[in-house]
Amino acid sequence: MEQTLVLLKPDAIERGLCGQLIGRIERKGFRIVALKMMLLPHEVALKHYSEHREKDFFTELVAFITSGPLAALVVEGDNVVQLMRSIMGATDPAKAAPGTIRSDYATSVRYNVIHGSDSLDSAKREIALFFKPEEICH
Ligand code: D4T
Repeated sequence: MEQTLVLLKPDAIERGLCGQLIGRIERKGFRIVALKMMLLPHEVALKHYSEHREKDFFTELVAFITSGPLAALVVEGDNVVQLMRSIMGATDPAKAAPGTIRSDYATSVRYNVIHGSDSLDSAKREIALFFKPEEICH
């Protein structure tokens, strides 16, 4: 059984979308095995987005993800890494397929409401960044 890290980003929390987004993950059939609200420490944000550190949007991305509370989840299921990416839709909501989370809720590439790990290796690295092993249910 795979696990992935999902973040409901500060825009989603600010807009009161937490319940709807978690509902969509649960209706898909996935199991939430860890969940917490947090204000992401700046140094964790730098690590989480380290692959983007050379990009021109990096500073604003880190500023946004640390701008308010987010919800971090570990989501479990068969093929969950790829399937979460499919139900989230493309990074740019203008390009996200109708019916995906970002098509339905996101307002821009930056304010795109949700993050999901993009590979099994990223999922392992990101889960370890956000959760201690004892915080994850088995
Ligand atoms: P995350 O990592 O948030 O799930 O997004 P994606 O995996 O779908 O997209 P990404 O890694 O290419 O981008 C990471 C993050 O940066 C924001 N972003 C992206 C931004 O603010 N401006 C930009 O021009 C781009 C390309 C959105 C997601």
